[in-house]
Amino acid sequence: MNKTLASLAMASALFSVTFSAAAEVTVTDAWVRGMVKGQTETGAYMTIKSTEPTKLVGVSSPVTKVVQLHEMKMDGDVMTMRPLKSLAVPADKPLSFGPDGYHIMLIDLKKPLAKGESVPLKLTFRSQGGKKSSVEVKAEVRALTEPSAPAPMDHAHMQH
Ligand SMILES: [Cu+2]
Repeated sequence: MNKTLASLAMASALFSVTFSAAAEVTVTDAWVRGMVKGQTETGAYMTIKSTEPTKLVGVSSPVTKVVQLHEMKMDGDVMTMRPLKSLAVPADKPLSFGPDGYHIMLIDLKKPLAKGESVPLKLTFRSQGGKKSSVEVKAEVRALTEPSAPAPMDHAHMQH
């Protein structure tokens, strides 16, 4: 990486926070799955990277009071999701959320989030030493038809 690229990369790492002298958590590629009329919940996805082992212990957003951390799992041949209290983030290994894995569930939305809308999310981490810190990101709402967005799921059949 040359110098120009390196400084560009640093400038784009806007959503990072320094915990201590060494540990740093970076959240990138945050996005929210587009919604259809009548839908009251959707998923948010991102990639979390930390220089030290840490734990995601909470997520909040001004768009709704009910924000949960979820995990998708195959239970036999049925895809189910369950809420997680926390999620361990290993050191220097990007942890990617995805429609078939970890996601943040925005529940009880008063109205569907519109495509292009920017959804603020506040992620709270707790380091191994017990120190809490948070990272704020803005997740863009993508249309359901965009390739990166998965097919809509029928959450009515999933337990929350
Ligand atoms: Cu979920």
